[in-house]
Amino acid sequence: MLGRIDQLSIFYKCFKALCCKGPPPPRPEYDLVCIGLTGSGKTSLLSQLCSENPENIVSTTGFSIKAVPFQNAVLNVKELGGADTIRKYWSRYYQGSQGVIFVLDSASSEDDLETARNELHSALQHPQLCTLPFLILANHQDKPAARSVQEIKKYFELEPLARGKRWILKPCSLDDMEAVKDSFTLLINLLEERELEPSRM
Ligand SMILES: Nc1nc2c(ncn2[C@@H]2O[C@H](COP(=O)(O)OP(=O)(O)O)[C@@H](O)[C@H]2O)c(=O)[nH]1
Ligand SMILES: [Mg+2]
Repeated sequence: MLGRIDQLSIFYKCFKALCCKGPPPPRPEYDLVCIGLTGSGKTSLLSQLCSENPENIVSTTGFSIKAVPFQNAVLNVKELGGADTIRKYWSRYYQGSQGVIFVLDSASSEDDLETARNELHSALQHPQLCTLPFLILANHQDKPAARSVQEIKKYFELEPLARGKRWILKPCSLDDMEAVKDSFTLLINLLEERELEPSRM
């Protein structure tokens, strides 16, 4: 026969196990900067990831910040406006970033593609970004004029330029958000690796 104290103790343990699991551990948060020319699709992709109404998207003047939730992490993404007049100020907003998202329009004109290449090269070489993981999204792949990811890799000279750095180049479009989410998962893996091994880079 169990004594009264034992009974209470068992009851308390069962109650605690069933009801008092406590809140789940907080998801890690990472601060990222998102750059790319105007019209490349930065706001659209980030809004879709936040399940926002696509009809509310307006052109980004200056910058905007979104907390983008994923299963294992929350990404605080600072999108910098991509207009000619704003790009020269991008570097003022790099401080504190832990990773970079670069979005490009794979179907853009030759001139715009060259501008995007120059901007990506500057970012890859910038002292505040050069050691960070990069996710490069070759967006607008649904358009017939889109260059393939292999063409973009070659044109952007990523192999020689980004050698030794951690970067992911993925094709994507607004109509395949599952692929976009998979690309972000790869970026989160790189961010986690970096956190575990701070001396690796
Ligand atoms: N067809 C197509 N249109 C896109 C894609 N991504 C963005 N857009 C469109 O491109 C325009 C500019 O997008 P926005 O997100 O404002 O670009 P941002 O200036 O980089 O923020 C909008 O009309 C979007 O609907 C895509 O993958 N495919
Ligand atoms: Mg925008």
